[in-house]
Amino acid sequence: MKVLFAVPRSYNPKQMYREYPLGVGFLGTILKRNGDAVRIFDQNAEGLSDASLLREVAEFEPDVVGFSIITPNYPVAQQQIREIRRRYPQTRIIAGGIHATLFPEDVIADGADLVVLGEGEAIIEQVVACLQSGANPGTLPGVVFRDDTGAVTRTAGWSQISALDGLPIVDRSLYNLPRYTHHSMLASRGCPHHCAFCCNYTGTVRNDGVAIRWHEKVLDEMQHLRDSFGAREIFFADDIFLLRKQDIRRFCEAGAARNLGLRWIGQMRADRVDNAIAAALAQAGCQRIYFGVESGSEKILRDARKGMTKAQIQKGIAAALEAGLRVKTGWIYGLPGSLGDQYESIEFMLQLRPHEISIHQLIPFPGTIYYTQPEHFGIHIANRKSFESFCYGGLDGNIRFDYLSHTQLVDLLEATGQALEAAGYVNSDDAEPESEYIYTTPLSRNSMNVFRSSATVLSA
Ligand code: B12
Ligand code: SF4
Repeated sequence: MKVLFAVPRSYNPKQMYREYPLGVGFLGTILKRNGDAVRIFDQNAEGLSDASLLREVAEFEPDVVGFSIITPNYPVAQQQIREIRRRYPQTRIIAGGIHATLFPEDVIADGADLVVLGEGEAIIEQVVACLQSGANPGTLPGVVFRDDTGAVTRTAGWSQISALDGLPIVDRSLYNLPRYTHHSMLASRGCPHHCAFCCNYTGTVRNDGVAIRWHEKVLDEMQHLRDSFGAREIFFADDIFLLRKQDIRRFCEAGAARNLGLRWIGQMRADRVDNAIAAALAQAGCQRIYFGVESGSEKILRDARKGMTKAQIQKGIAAALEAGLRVKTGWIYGLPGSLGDQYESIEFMLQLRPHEISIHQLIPFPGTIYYTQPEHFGIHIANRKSFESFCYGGLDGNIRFDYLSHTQLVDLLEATGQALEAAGYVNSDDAEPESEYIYTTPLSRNSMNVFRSSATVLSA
């Protein structure tokens, strides 16, 4: 079978990014090993034009097109699914990803034949085999499909979270590598925490566990990326890098011993970092850590179920800074709380003084309690299926907060920018490669320069 995986571009052009999509990489690797011809089309990396995907379909003539859908790209995916269905009625369309998992019936209504709920590795071969033979996929766990009568059927269960050490290493030749500035990989999957604003599969959506790879396997893959692809910098796309202190420690010790000469970046929780771990991270080649701080208000942190106090956050960040790591922090304005609570973040930023400060606006994403019970938090979503509004900031349209108006949000962002600039921070729009302290807000022209190397801004 010829299978084309499509990752539609972000609906909001400010959110275009260049990070190769690992999810469809795993699935493509499994199918390729099985003898299928596989391509991955990552529109975020290939450019804005929607015609480019249609050109790829016309040229490759796939039997199956598999869409990878998260809420930020759903409005684009929806149009593309409809268009491919219209132009190529014989082509089978499947879909997966967090948005398709949460709204499978909608994606079927858009024109997909089948949606895989959750992780796809365990059943992707069977799905493709069913599409090839015309067999009924009704025996597969966790799929939603349109049957011969036209009725939509959902089978019970979900595929289990993959035992990561049993999965193949993602075949990087599936990606158009010159489009990307660095490599990425996973050391773990899932997160057991339940932050109210986050819709990670295993913590907030399914509540069923985390998978952590054996550290030597992680190092083997890093070495493979270095030796086969000349990797110098690796981004770990884990929800939380390795999650547990003992695993981080083991990885760092073995990493330092191997001395791979690679720089890497991980997303971590500040309560997992102490002085010893920070020193070990630096020793093992960690260059940058991304911590979600979210707010400077103890009350907001508690209400948002962050599971960390300001003191814990401060301790972790201080340890990372002391070890010489570059520290990037993420903040969310608009988490439920008073206007005064929102302003507390500014002082905490100045107190922590991380290298990078990335401020976002709360989007009540599907998969979170802010989406399912918005009124409970003073959040109003006029039309819950108007997903375009979930791809942009702004509070005067489909999404409104009782406790923060659009004007108040803009004032808060401007006040933050002024305070940070007075303290020596540079707006990311004006940052030079050598700028030490940088901040980004939704008011910045480019709000997606999340991972920034010393030489390049890694975004479109
Ligand atoms: C790394 C990452 C990024 C990277 C790169 C993304 C990339 N290239 O994939 C960067 C930093 C650029 C990024 C940016 C953003 N991200 Co992000 N990101 C992630 C993160 C942490 C990991 C993604 C990943 O690689 N997962 C591992 C792979 C193996 O899992 P997977 O992609 O889900 O794929 C599996 C299944 O979903 C399924 N599957 C997926 N596709 C398909 C297709 C088919 C056909 C089938 C059958 C199955 C299938 O099978 C796969 C294998 O098991 C996820 C959280 C998460 N754990 O997924 C958030 C996440 C996807 N991001 C999220 C968000 C909100 C954003 C931003 C908007 C953040 C912001 N405020 O700026 C931006 C914009 C993104 C955009 N497209 O517009 C949310 C999405 C929420 C939602 N409801 O859609 C998530 C879920 C985080 C969260 N917990 O809330 N992100
Ligand atoms: S925000 Fe981070 S710590 Fe919280 S649930 Fe999501 S991945 Fe886990």
